Formats: sequence, C-alpha cells, structure tokens
Amino acid sequence: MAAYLHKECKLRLFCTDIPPTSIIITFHNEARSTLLRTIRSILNRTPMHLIQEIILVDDFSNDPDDCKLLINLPKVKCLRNTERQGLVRSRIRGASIAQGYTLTFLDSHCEVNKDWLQPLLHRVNEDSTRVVCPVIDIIHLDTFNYIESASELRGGFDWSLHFQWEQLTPKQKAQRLDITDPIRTPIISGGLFVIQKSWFNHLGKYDTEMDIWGGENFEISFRVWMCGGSLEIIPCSRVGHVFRKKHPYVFPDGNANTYIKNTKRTAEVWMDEYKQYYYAAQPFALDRPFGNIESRVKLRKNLHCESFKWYLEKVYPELRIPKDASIQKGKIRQRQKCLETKKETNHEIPKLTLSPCIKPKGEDASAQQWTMTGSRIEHVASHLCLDMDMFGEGAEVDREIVVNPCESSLMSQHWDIVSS
Ligand code: LR7
Ligand code: MN
Repeated sequence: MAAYLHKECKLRLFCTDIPPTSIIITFHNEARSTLLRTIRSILNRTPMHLIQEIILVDDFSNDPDDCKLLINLPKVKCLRNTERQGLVRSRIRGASIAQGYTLTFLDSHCEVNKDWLQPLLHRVNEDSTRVVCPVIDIIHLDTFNYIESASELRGGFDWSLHFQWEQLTPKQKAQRLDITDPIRTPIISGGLFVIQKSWFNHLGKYDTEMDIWGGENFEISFRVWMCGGSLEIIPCSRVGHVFRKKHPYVFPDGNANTYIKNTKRTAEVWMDEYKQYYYAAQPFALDRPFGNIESRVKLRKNLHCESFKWYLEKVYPELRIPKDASIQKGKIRQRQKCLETKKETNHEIPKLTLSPCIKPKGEDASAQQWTMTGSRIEHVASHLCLDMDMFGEGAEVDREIVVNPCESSLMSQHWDIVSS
C-alpha cells in the first residue's frame, strides 16, 4: 500500500490535541478477512489517543462469532442486533453507546491510509457543524490491491436520486488555492465520514424508518446543508474501500422497493416542490408505500431549515432542472386490447403483446401500466422503455416496437402524443 498523500499534506499542520473519536462500523455478513483488514488498519495507522473505541454493530450476520471474536483486539466493542435492521438503525444503535466527542463512520471493508484521521478530526474540531469525509480510494474487487482514485472529485446526483462522483468545474478548481484545501460537496457517498456527536443528535441522527441500504446519504446530506451545516471532502485524508458490483446480501423487501422507499421518504421530507422531478425520473415511486414521515417533517420545522430551492441555489447550482416534469399514467389501448409485456423463457427482455384490458383476478394489473414522462414511455412493472429496434439495411429495414432498458439519449425511445 502506497501512501498517495499529496506531498503538500506533510507541510500542513494538523492539530493532534483533539478529543478522541468513536469509530462505528456496521456490517451484515462481511467476510472476516475484510472486516479484520478494516480494524487492523485503523489500529496500525491511528494514534491511539485519538480512538475512544471501535464500535462494531453486527447487523444479525449468520455467524455471531464474526463480531464476538474481535473484541479481543484493543478498543473494540461489539453490539449484535437480534434481527436485521439495515445500516441506518445499526449506525444509530452504535452511536447511542458512543462515548467519543465525534463519531467516525466507516464501512466494514475499508483500509484506512496513513494519517487518515487527524485531518478529519481537525476540521470538525475547528467548526462542529462541518461533516467531513476522506478521499475514497479503491480496493480492487478481485486483487484486493489498494488503488489511488482521483482526488479532485465531489459527490453529485441526478433527479432519480442516484449518487455519482463529479469532476470539479474549471471554476471550482481555480477557486482552490491549495490542493490540500477541503472540497465542499453537495452530497456525501454515505459510508465514510466524521460528525460531531452532539451535532449528529441535534440534527436528528438519521431517519429510522429507512431500511437495509440506500438513500440515507441523500437525507443526511440535504439535512446537514439545509439546517446550518456543511459537507466537505478532505484531500489529506484517504481511506480505501472495496467497491462491489452487486450487494452481497439479501434485501427482505427487494432491492428496488427498498431504494424507492428510502429515497421517496427523502424527497417527501426535503425536496419541496422539486420532488416532482424525482417522480418524473422515478415514476415507479409514485404508487409505492413509504411509511409515515410526520416526525421528520416536524424535525425539519423545529430546526428551521432552509428550503430545497435554497440548497439548489447555494450548494448545487450545477444540477440541471428538467424542462418537463409532467407525468401521464395509464394503459395503451387498441379497441378492447391493451399493450402489455410478456416474459418468455430464455429471454431476459420480455416481448410486447396485446391482451384483454381487464385482467382476471389474481393477475398482475401492473403488466398493462405505462407512464409517460417527457417523451419517454416506461413500463411500470419492468422499468423498461418503449423502443424501436431496426433490422436489416437500406430499403430492407424492418422495424419492430419493443421494450428495452431506458436510455434517455436514445432517439428511438422518444414518443409524442398527437391529438387527432
Ligand atoms: O442490512 C445491512 N446492514 C448493514 O450493516 C446492509 C449493509 N450493512 C453494512 C454493510 O456491511 C457495510 O458495512 O452497511 C455498510 C454499507 O453497505 P455497502 O458496503 O453494501 O454499501 P455501498 O458501499 O455499496 O454504498 C454506499 O452507499 C450506501 C447507501 O446506503 C451507504 O451509505 C454506504 O455506507 C456507502 N458506502 C460508501 O460511501 C463507501 C464509498 C462508496 C461509494 C460511492
Ligand atoms: Mn461499502
């Protein structure tokens, strides 16, 4: 593992006379080797007086020993959930027993780099409303090598509320006088950050109704910015993380449903009238249950937070506001028959067919539901878009109406309603 720190970081002095932090790591069925790598790297590369404790929250992994055996290591404590809670409620549980001045959250498959903690704690110690993240390097999924990632990135997202890393604009780069300066970020990726404990509590911790995985980073990011804090990435702090292609664990309610529930709660509580753009990008969310949000709405009111409009103007002016957020929902009918998709064995993509519009009881009516947002027509049940495939060449071209994965840049997926 190379250090990858900017040489300028050596010249920067970080105060080390700081109160210790509680490191909180939640996990569900993490491989023992990666969990151990996370903890060993912390113990090897952190001045001991900065660690109050390392709190592991075992989110009901299959093997209870994963957590129990680790308390033999210095500073390590272990809590085990008696049922699967998901990362939000697990982190809150860890935070509730934390005795440090700050909370440092990490995923369970990380390797912290040399001098990773001081720059983070230093920033929060100066101003307790700052929530700060390291630069996240890559631990290779196959080789487990530690690979340096680009350091001039910040967190961004699109209206379907999917996180993405973004390059700084030339103007933002020019404004940074020193490459070691913190990077203000509209959103954090979610897993690796330091927050002062009483500020975390004051701001309402997390939304405890969010399940398993996903969306909580939007909620906490909007909340921190809109309610008086800020989010930063600290270039002199680096932590490696294993980026996985798919979730190595089960979602009891399904992956998509859980993500929609969590992001819908975020949109409903924090995005004001701008939530229409979320629904336009994610029409499937319109009908999905999302629980009760009263207490979070009340929290926002009690904290006297800014509007989402303020957030867009002050924090994320780069997010483009779509021209058209209209959504139409319904069936596509020809006489008594309606357009629906039909899954064929051995084919990943279903075929289009016309069937009687009234489905017999017990059959899924959503097979005939379509939404039109902008010029895109999406099949509600499969999330696929109405498209046109072309075969052959020149005068011999054959066209066929099909469904395909949605891609807004494809002209063959653009449709207009023309009233006759
Ligand atoms: O039911 C669960 N219970 C858990 O305790 C599901 C997960 N977990 C644990 C899990 O073992 C892991 O330690 O929660 C942690 C995060 O889960 P991951 O590693 O599967 O998530 P991720 O790395 O794919 O996703 C990122 O976005 C998540 C949104 O909910 C969380 O905020 C993750 O912490 C976050 N990870 C990072 O920010 C690391 C950088 C990745 C990027 C971009
Ligand atoms: Mn992770």
